[in-house]
Amino acid sequence: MSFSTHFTHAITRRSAASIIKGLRAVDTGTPDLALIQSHHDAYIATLRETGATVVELPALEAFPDSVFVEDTALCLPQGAVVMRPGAPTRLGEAAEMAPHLRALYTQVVEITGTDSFIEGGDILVTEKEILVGRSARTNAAGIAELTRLVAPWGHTVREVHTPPGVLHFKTDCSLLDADTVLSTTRLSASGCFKGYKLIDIPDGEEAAANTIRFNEFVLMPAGFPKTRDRLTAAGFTVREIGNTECAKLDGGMSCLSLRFSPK
Ligand code: CIR
Repeated sequence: MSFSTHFTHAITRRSAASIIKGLRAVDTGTPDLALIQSHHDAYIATLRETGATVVELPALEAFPDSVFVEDTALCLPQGAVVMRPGAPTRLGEAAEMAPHLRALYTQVVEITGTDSFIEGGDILVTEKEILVGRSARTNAAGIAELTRLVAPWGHTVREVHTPPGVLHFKTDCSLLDADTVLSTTRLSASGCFKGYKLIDIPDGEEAAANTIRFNEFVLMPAGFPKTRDRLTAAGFTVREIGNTECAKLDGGMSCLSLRFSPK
């Protein structure tokens, strides 16, 4: 079974009411708290439908963006790496996640360099390598430290680039199966997915690029019919999840969980 698409566990965190103060590139309106919760419930129910164990952590009011747990850690089969988020208001979220990872994994290591910054949203794990996008949140020192930490577990890291103006590398791409990537053309034009099978995001649906393959399903944001039809035609079982509120905060499907199968 592919460790990059099939998982026994996920960790999520309930949205804090303070999410209305969460980070965003452009203000497109205040997120509706009740709607965020109902979208989040549908997301968790879909993960559970695959038989996975889904941990739901309580809200952290001190951290408005803490529902986006993906940015706090990288979870691999051999162990977990606690990140150092590059957004100053999010740095403390990593320490809040660490004990929950220690409860499930025997090996948990941490990015510790004071100059190192790296967020999980910039990391795409495939069967053969770990791609990490340099971005406004992830720097060379963070990538170098991650490379050293995962080498003993047999993983290699390849540094790539997040397109300018795009929050995270995975804002624009997702892994669909062991060697198939869904990507915007503005990202794949860099050539970073050479050797992978590519499914292009149709023009105008760039906001649908952040999906997750989680066991038998591909979870994607609702409202992008061309992408949905393209994925279905390629043989994937798609589940559409409402994402209008998280999208106001530049968040999507991958941001809302850590997905893993601890040894
Ligand atoms: C932030 O700017 O950090 C949040 N508002 C959104 C984080 C989205 N996370 C992700 O793509 N992994």
